[in-house]
Amino acid sequence: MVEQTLVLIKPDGLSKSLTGNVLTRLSETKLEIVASRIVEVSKELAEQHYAMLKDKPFFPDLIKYLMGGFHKKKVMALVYYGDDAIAKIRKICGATNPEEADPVSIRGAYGRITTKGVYENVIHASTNPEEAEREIKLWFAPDEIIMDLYPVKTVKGTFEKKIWV
Ligand code: DAT
Ligand code: MG
Repeated sequence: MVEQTLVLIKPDGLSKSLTGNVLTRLSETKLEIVASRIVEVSKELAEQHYAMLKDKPFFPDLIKYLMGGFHKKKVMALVYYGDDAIAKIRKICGATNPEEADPVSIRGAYGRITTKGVYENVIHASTNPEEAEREIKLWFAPDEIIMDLYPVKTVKGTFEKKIWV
């Protein structure tokens, strides 16, 4: 089945200069990248992204981690598209706990658990089509993706935005 999935290279991945390594590993899937951006993650965005984990004891540190509180304040967000995109990407990412992850997976090779107990696992990938839709819509506007992955509508109005001077 043709699917799309959200990938985040988390702040530890960017700070450790692993971006190229991670993208190279993901290219083994032969999937297509249809969107990418570097994001300075706000508290709102981080909390919305991990909304289903809000009652977990590790939630505050997880939000701090995604916002770059332990590293640099940036995340690389991408959308991958193609046959079985969700499962293919999840397999290369490896298990959530980097110490249990297959050592040749991205998380197994590059992740760690800090002495404070934070899972610095380098990468996020959506787990199912419903999550992928929710997450892609959270991180990207329709114009930032090279195809209309979901229904869109055009709205008219006066919007404030920055332009080059
Ligand atoms: P995944 O990222 O594999 O989809 P998840 O959605 O269950 O896993 O959790 C989201 C993130 O939360 C995960 O990447 C790292 C963190 N996390 C999960 N379980 C944890 C735990 N027991 N202790 C610390 N961090 C945890
Ligand atoms: Mg998850």
